[in-house]
Amino acid sequence: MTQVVTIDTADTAKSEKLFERAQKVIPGGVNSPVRALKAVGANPIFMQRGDGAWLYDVDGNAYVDYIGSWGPMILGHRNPRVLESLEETLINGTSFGTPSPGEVELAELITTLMPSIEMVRLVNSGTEATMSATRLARAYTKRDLIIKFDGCYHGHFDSFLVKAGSGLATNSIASSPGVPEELIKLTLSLPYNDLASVEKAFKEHKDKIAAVIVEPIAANCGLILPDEKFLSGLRDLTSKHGALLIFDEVITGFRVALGGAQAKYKIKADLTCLGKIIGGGLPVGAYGGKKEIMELVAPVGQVYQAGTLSGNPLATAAGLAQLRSLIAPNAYEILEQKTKRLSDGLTELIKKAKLSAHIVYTTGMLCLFFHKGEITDFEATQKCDTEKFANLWKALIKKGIYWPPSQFETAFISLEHGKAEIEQTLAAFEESFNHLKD
Ligand code: KE4
Repeated sequence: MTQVVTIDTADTAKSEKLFERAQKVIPGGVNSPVRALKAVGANPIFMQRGDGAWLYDVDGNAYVDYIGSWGPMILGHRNPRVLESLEETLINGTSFGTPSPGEVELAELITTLMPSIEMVRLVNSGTEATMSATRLARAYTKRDLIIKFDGCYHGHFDSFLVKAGSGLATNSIASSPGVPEELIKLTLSLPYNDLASVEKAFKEHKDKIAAVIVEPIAANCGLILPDEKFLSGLRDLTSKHGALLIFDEVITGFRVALGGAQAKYKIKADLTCLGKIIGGGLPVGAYGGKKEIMELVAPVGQVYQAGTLSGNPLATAAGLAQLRSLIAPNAYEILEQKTKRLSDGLTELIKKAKLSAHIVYTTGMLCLFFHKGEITDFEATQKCDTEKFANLWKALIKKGIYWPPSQFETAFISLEHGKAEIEQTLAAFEESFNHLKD
C-alpha cells in the first residue's frame, strides 16, 4: 500500500472531539498517563489504524510511528503473520478459563529463547510480571527489602512507585499518593550505574535484601546504557549476599537481541520479567526463572498469583506469531542497522544545528537527550531541556512524525521502518531543528 503522507496535520478536529468526550468519562481522557501529551503541551491524537511503520489518526493524518505501542510492535503494525494467527484463533472463541495449547507453546518458546528461564508464568501486563516476581523473591529469600534504581520504571505496583521513570518522571511525580509509607520503606531506590551505592546498601541491610530489580538497559528515563561492570557487579553482589537478581526485560526482552539484554550482556538473572513484544500487541506479561524458585508459585507452592485472562488464547497466538517471526535469520542485525542509520543521521543534524543535545541508541530503540553531557543516571536526565524537547515534538508532529511525547521515554524502531520512513524522519528533524534556538 503506498503511503499517503499528509505533511499538514492541522486538521485534528475528530481527535479534539473525542478528547472532549473522553475527558468526561476517563481520568485525563486517557487510559495511561503517558498518552496524555501533557509534557509536550498537546492534546492526545486518537489513532484509527496502524500499518507497518505508520499510524493513521481519526482525521486521516499519517505519521511515522516511533511509539510502536511503547515497544510491542517490533514487526510493525498489522504484521500479516500475527493477523493470520489471530484470525485462525478467533474462530475458536476468545477465552476459556482453562489451559489451552498456545500457553504451552509460548512458555516452551520463551524458555528456549531465554535459557535462564527454566519455568515461566504468563500474566497480563508488565506490572503483573514485576509485582509477582517481587512477591516470589520475597518468599524465596524470606526477606522484605527490594533495591530498584532511580528512573527505572517497573509498572505501577505500589512498591515500585518510588523515584520511578516513564509517566512519573514525565509528570514529575516523585512517588504516588496512596502508597503507604510503611511499604515505601521496603524499597531502596539507588542511582543507576552506581555499584558502590548497591554495595553500601548490602553492607547496611545485610541479609534483609530480597532482590535487586533492574532494567538491564534503562529505557524509562530516556535511554541509559549500563556501564560495563554494572550488571556483572549486580550479579556478583546479589549472589554473594543471597539476594535474587531480577531483570525487568519488559522492554528489552526480544527487542535488543533474540535472547534479550541478558543475552547481549551475558548475565544470567535469577528471575526475568517480560511483556510487550511477547504479546504481539495483545495484553501479555510473564515472569520466570530458575525452576527451584518458580516451583514456589501456586498451585505447586504457596506463593499466590492468578489471573482470569492469563495465557489468553488470542494473546498467546499473537505473541507466538511475533516471536517466531523474530527467529528469522539476521532480524536483529537488520534492526540494528536501521537504528544506527537513524541515530547517525540525527547525530549529524544535531552537530549541523549546533544543538546541546545527543543521541543514545541500542538495537531497536534510541533517545534524543536535550543535554550535551554524557547521561549515566536519572539525575543527569534532569538537566535536559524539556521545553526544547516539547517544541521539537510539536514541530515533528506537524511533519507527520510521531516521536515519544516525553524526554523520559524512548523511541522504538520496527523492522518495517524502511529507507523512506527514515529519510522522511531525518528531513523532518532537520527542518524542526532549524526552528530551535540553542
Ligand atoms: P505494563 O504494566 O505497562 O504492561 O508494563 C509495565 C512496565 C514494566 N517494566 C518496564 C521496563 C516497562 O517499560 C513497563 C511499561 N513501559 C511503559 C513505557 N515506558 C508503558 C507505557 C504506559 O505506561 O502507557
